[in-house]
Amino acid sequence: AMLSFEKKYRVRGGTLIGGDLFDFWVGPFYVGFFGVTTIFFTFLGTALIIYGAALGPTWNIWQINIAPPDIKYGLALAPLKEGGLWQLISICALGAFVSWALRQVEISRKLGMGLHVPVAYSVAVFAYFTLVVIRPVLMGAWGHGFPYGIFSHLDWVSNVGYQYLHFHYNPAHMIAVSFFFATTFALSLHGALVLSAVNVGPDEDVIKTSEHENTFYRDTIGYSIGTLGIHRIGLFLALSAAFWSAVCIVISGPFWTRGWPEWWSWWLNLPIWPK
Ligand code: UQ2
Repeated sequence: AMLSFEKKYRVRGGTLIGGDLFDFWVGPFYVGFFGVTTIFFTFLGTALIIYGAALGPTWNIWQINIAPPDIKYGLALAPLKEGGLWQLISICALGAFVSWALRQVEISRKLGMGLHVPVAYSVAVFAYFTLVVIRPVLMGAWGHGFPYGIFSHLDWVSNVGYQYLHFHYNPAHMIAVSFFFATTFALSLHGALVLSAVNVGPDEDVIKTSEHENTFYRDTIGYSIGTLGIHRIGLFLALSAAFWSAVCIVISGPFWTRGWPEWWSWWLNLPIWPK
């Protein structure tokens, strides 16, 4: 399962912990200390989810739900069957996510690459961390975390949204949504441009270059951001979407407890309006 050129990239070192101990591959996969911890947390977390499902009223995949503790438990550990499972599963999830990020760091170091991939991935982990740790801690109860279940987490999002009357009036939510749209827009421009440049018939050679790509955008909108630039702006847009998502939920409750439409009264309250 190894391509001819892969062998020379299977280099020793770059590990953050454990030296050479786990510095090997299993089939195509790099193991490493954090490969082991990823496997550990993933299996334990999954087993706890299955145990939680076995306790519950249903095996219907859509309806299985593992709920956080009641608000009355505050920031304490809850009994296993009253949210304690949710707490352990959250620890396993974070253990697995952080292990995965550090495994990405080790692989990047081995290859002498930048840390852009682990940094990008960490922003998604940060959004999850904001949802299940930072905001519940700021609000004083693990019960403010979201439940683990397909429909139940959708219900949670809907309920929390309505708690603030109309969540789309949340300015950070507006910024996050705009970044999500801009991300898909930029990636569709990029994907379409690259495919159009390499779209040759069978047995024909690709003769178009990045100069053709630049020229297409200079001809259409008078500006080309460049082949490196499009990837930089794509990364920026995507990370911004995740970042502002985290901001929009962490300010809802800890910073603003009323309806989001009312937040905009700052505008009508400016002292610039005629009497
Ligand atoms: C570009 C370029 C690419 C691209 C794309 C553009 C040759 C292969 C898609 C065009 C992108 C622009 C003008 C920026 C879009 C910005 C936002 C916020 C959507 O110029 O260089 O390289 O793929």
